[in-house]
Amino acid sequence: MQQTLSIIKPDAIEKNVIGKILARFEENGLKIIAAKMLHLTEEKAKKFYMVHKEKPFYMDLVKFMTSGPVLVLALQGKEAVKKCREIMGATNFKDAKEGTIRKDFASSIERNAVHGSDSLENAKIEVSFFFNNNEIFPR
Ligand code: IDP
Ligand code: MG
Repeated sequence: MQQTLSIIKPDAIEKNVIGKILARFEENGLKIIAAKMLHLTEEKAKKFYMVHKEKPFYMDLVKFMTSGPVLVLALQGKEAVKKCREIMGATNFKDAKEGTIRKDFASSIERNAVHGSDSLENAKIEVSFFFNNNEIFPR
């Protein structure tokens, strides 16, 4: 069993598709073991995306991620890190497979509806970035 972090981004919250996205995770065998809605501060968004600080899209990404509330999730399941990424689809929704979240709900390479941790190591770091142990309910 693995745990991974996902974030429903401000564009998807604005589109009112939180429930549809949660259902994709559940229907594909992942359990929601932690969830909270919050509005990222600039400081927290910058820190979360620090790996991208040299990328040309970094400041735009921070602006987008702080433009409205997000729903932060911890997901649990077999191969949860990989499975979550499969359910999400490619970063660029134009490359995303049919039936993936990004194919159905993204509107640009930036406004791509969801975040998912990219490795088990980062999943651990990212889950603890947002959740205390007493806010996570493995089962
Ligand atoms: P990922 O979310 O699929 O792991 P990353 O490369 O880690 O993709 O990029 C983080 C986020 O930055 C993406 O989800 C997307 O919102 C944004 N992003 C990535 N590449 C670009 C780009 O070329 N232009 C604008 N935004 C981008
Ligand atoms: Mg990434």
